[in-house]
Amino acid sequence: MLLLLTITLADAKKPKVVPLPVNAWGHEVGMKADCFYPADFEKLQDGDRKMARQRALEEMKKQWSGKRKADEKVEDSEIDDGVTMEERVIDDIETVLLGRPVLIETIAKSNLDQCRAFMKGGDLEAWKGWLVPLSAKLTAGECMSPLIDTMFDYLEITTPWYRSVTVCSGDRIRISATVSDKYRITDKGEWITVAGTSEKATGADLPCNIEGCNIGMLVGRFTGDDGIVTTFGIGAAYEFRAPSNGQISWTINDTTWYDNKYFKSSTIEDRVAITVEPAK
Ligand SMILES: [Ca+2]
Repeated sequence: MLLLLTITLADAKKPKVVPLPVNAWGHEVGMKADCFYPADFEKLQDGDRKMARQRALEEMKKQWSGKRKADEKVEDSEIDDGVTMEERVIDDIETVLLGRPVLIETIAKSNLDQCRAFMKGGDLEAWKGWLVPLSAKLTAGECMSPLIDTMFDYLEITTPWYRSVTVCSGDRIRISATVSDKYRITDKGEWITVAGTSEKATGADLPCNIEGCNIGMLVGRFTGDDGIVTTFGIGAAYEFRAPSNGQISWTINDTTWYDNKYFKSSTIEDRVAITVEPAK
């Protein structure tokens, strides 16, 4: 009988498990004010994910700027939640994150850890110590823009090297182009595709003159942040691994741009579509 009673008491004492807030303000036991709990970004579809990032940034900014009250439910509450960061620091972070919204996901999670620690009695200086050097840390060394999303582009045939797709060291990238769209690179020249003509490119003025690059072909260039530049033929498709952080550009392998024309039937003009995506 006594044993049974003990078990019943123990059960009654067990704290109720309250699920943590998601994409919302809230607090756990022992916290003096609310923190912003970011969304489960990984579980969201693209559009919702972007909105959740935007929201997380807005809410973090609100708290850092000292605009959160200790109890938001009490109207006209004058007591702030004790958080205030330097305006300059907030501006810097915002600039970095707006340019690299993917990072908001990890920053929002780390910020929650900082907030929790503070709301449980920690020192604001510790939180500041994390936030103040953050923008510098995020922009130095680390590569901020890995190729995650698929990018589409229509090939411009009247422009030398263009576009500047940022990729990170080690990213495996696949660039592909439609092969049914035709253009020519001289007046009255033959209609060709991204595979180019059958003529091997040898001239020094050509964007790409290495083995595998033909005249008129769709070609690519990788410019590493270390200054090393490599060119390569793309044609219908090309896959490579970025040797460093850097940018990818493309063009067609030609030296005169003004005389290049897309094929046009009675109504429709051809246009080569390029896809840049993470390689499988
Ligand atoms: Ca030309």
